[in-house]
Amino acid sequence: MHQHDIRNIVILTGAGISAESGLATFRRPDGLWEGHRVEDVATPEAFRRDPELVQAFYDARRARLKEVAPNAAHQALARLDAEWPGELLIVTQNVDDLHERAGARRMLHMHGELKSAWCLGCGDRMHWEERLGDRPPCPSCGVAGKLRPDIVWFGEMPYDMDRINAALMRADLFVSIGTSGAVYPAAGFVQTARYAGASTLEINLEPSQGSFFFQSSRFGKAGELVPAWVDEILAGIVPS
Ligand code: BV8
Repeated sequence: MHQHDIRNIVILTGAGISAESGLATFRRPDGLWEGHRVEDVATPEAFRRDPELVQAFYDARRARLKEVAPNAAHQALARLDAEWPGELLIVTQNVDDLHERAGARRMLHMHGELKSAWCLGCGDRMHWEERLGDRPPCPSCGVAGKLRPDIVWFGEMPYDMDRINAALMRADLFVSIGTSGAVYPAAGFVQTARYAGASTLEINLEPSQGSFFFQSSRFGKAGELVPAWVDEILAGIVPS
């Protein structure tokens, strides 16, 4: 595809883009997150069974955000967002705030955010930076102990799927960065993009589970490969 054909870009990011900022990824060698399988603490059942454990798991991750900063990959995507004249949508699976702290605007969190709380009393969602483990009152309805992390758990419907699918169907280029391709529906986006005729590029430390579906792959650290790719695409060079 020639560069002038690329107008609309969709970028999917995963935990790998935040690894160099010091945030742990999910599929680590031991497969455990602080001793837990993610599938065991990131589910509505786990929250019903042991709310204190689940709240502590997210309180620790929310507090960690104060200690980390965006890396060169986040900054490069923010630069692309500021300078790309066509359509752009950064769909992140991450619940950290590093994309927005780097300055990205045209983005969404399909799996929710650590810095958002959801009141099961009144249904309101609100910006939240502190702990939820000590069952604080909801700022909207005043009821205590009804706030949960505004995070999409396994078995729950990801956010903004209509907007994501509309962007994928219009995409000329789909780029997946730092994700293992282990979790659906995000792992299926590359197939939707290809169906819509987009070029597809994977940037990851190692081949993802969906590597087969990508026309191009670049293996290495996001902090190095993403700035290089952004320079290319802004200079009119097509991925290969
Ligand atoms: C839904 C928030 C239905 C939580 C997350 C059987 C078959 C197929 C599917 C299913 C199945 N059984 C169940 C399902 C569905 C399930 C699913 O896919 N399960 C998997 C385990 C099989 N999916 C769901 O439940 C989803 N919901 O399907 O709803 C529905 C339909 C209608 C109505 C109602 C409901 C919801 C899934 C969302 C779960 N929440 N996150 C939290 O963060 O605590 S998922 C979580 O893991 C992440 O958000 C991310 O999406 C996912 C995978 O993580 P990655 O981001 O890819 O990170 P990972 O560690 O895996 O990989 C990192 C990669 O980076 C690695 O490849 C590594 O090599 C690379 N890397 C590392 N360092 C670097 C690097 N790359 C570059 N540079 C580096 N420096």
